[in-house]
Amino acid sequence: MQALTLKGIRARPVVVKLKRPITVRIATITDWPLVLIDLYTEEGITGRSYVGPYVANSMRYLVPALHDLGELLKGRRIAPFELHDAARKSLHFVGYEGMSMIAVSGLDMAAWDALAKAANIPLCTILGGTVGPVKAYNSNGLWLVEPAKLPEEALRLRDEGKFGGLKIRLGRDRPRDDMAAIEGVRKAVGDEVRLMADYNQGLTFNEALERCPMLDDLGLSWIEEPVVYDNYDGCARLADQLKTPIQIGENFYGPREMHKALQSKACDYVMPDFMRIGGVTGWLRAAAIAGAAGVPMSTHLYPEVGAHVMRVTETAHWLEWQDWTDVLLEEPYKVKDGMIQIPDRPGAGIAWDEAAVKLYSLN
Ligand code: SMN
Ligand code: MG
Repeated sequence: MQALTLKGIRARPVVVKLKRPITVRIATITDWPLVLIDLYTEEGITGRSYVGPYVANSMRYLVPALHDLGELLKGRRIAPFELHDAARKSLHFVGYEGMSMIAVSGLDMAAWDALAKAANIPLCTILGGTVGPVKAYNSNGLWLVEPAKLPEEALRLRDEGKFGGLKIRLGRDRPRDDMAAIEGVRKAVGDEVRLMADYNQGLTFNEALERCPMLDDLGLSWIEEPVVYDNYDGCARLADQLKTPIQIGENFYGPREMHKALQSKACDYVMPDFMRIGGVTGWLRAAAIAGAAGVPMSTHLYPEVGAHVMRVTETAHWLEWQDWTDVLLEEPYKVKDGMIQIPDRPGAGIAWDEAAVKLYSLN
């Protein structure tokens, strides 16, 4: 396999319109910001990835941070573990979390993509796995809207890919409206479809103590982020009291944070996000920890790279499917019979639709 040398990084900010606005307890998001990353090599192969930092203005700091990493690592071999650690060490004094980790994660995913492309094989194959389907739930809707609107939406979401799981968002002012939302969706889709529920950190600990037990007999597959993300003690108390598994992880900054959460018994399940856990390298390290602990591991966003790593994740659980990036991709991933399909092409299978990139560009 040809060795690759890093030549530079191009990071481009775009903002896409969401079909269904994200409405959660802590925010409403109608436009989804994304930084599209191209990692150039001297040998002509380009690695691609993206990160979605939620807040459009944050891209004003993230884009230069990525360009700086490109400058720093110019001339180095594309060896993702080594690039990852060099990039992180360069930011020791700034701190590991937040924008630092998001930039390193974006670089990391692009480096893995380039490496797999140099070998002319899919990312899951260079990781030691095979191309195949991955079980996914549909996370594209069921936001905090009027409960009466949800049953019909749930049926549409299920039928988009014959999904075996859907995620509903919780945290309405009145707990009984959340209950009505869950019951309406359950009635519409029946017992066959798994239902995950996400509070998006929206409750105080006392509210969570009162509200989570009300949901404990509704057959939910998990209760996600009931309280602010770093309240591991609070989560541990809830996990201890509830039959329904507690799910957290989209805000773990790096594998060690996940390790801390598991040591605190803060959750039953974990679901790291690729731009916070440290890209593919961070995921692999976290997956080893979850595997040793026997904790089921799901993905958060980034379904393309997520599909590949789930093929080599010991305790792989559910892939979160959302299609918000589809408009920017030449060939978006497809879901069939509730399973995301990994395309048999080199790398993570991401190529930009340049006309769409131009349309949504912030520059
Ligand atoms: C979520 C993801 C992205 C934006 C808002 C909310 C949510 C999830 O926490 O887990 O899908
Ligand atoms: Mg969530």
